[in-house]
Amino acid sequence: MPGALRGPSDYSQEPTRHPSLRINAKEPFNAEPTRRDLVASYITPVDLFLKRNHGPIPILDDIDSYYVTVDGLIDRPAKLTLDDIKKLPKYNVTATLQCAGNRRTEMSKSRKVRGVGWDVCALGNATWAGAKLSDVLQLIGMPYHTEITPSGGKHVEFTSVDQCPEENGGPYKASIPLGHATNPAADVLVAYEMNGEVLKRDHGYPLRVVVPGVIGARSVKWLDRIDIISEECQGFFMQKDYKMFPPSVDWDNIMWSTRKPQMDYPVQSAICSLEDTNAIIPGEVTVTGYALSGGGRGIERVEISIDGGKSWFGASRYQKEGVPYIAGDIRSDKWAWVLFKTVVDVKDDMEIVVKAVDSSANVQPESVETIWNLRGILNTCWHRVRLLTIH
Ligand code: MTE
Ligand code: MO
Repeated sequence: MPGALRGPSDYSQEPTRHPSLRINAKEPFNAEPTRRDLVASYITPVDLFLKRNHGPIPILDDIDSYYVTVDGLIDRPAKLTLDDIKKLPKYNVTATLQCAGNRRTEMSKSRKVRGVGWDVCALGNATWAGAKLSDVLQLIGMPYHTEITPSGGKHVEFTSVDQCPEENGGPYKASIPLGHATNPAADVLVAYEMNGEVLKRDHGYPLRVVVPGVIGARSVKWLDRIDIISEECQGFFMQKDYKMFPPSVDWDNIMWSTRKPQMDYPVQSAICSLEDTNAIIPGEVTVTGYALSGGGRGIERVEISIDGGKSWFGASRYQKEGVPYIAGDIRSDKWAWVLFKTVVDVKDDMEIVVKAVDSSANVQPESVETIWNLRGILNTCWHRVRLLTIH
């Protein structure tokens, strides 16, 4: 008898997807929107939102018999139904979910990396709604700001039901530190809505975790279990993937245990109104794109260069179409991206470069070589596009 939520072993029951998505891998389904679609709206429409999967999409047979098991190093294990979660205070959090593999294709051009290739659109900005994880854990007797439980629990592990080849057919899982999970200000959600609609199957229906400011890999979809554990999750995607190694480490000398699983993402930006190479009629060219930073660090400024990075000028930013960015209001873009815009007068062949600075004054690195890593994660080097003029 299959459970209420189950992970199929093949791809015969996948949901339908928007035809304009750029498919990077079919099975499992991995796709991103086009650049122009991505920055056409501040809130990314669900059907155009990045789809990043490691196995077939789970199926919910019966919502009434679905529950999340909360267990591990706690006194009061519980089974929580969707209604139990919905009875908790509901929060709306606008947060950008970015895959650590965003811009991997570009990194691979410098030196080959392993992994699904992504252009610059492996991210999306959504308004997620659900209960705060800190409230869910309070429901089972765990106070806010718990770093360690009396029985030694220090991490919160989320487990799904999808069958992932990397886990030898086991489910996708990840963990975050208990102190992060029980901090109400971290806004970690057990979400049931995305952009005001019930979560779609592709994005984790009926419940997913959303960890704002952290690489997408920790926002586990199709939630089956929440376990309080003493060591961080030992799953493949925590221990053998999504770790940032230095450029000197390659597949012949890698020691996975020497690095921590990646959590926050660094400051990032990309131009989306242009492709990497463009044929352009001379004149004014509008340049738009996105900028974001992890860990709740908002974007301080976005800068453009048309002389290869010797001099820079600021691009204007907007949180919403037509709504100006309020200088100094870092809360408004705490978890969400900013979209930026500028106009460049193009006379001849040229290159346009963008880089962003976050509220901690972190800046994107100039070259991809300095941050190259064998799995091709966290490519945040200055983004460059080339314009070739047609005279
Ligand atoms: N959760 C499960 N159960 N299975 C997965 O394959 N992929 C992770 C994360 N959560 C994944 C998952 C990764 S790597 C990313 S980037 C995000 O989900 C993508 O979320 P999205 O498909 O809703 O955009
Ligand atoms: Mo990801």
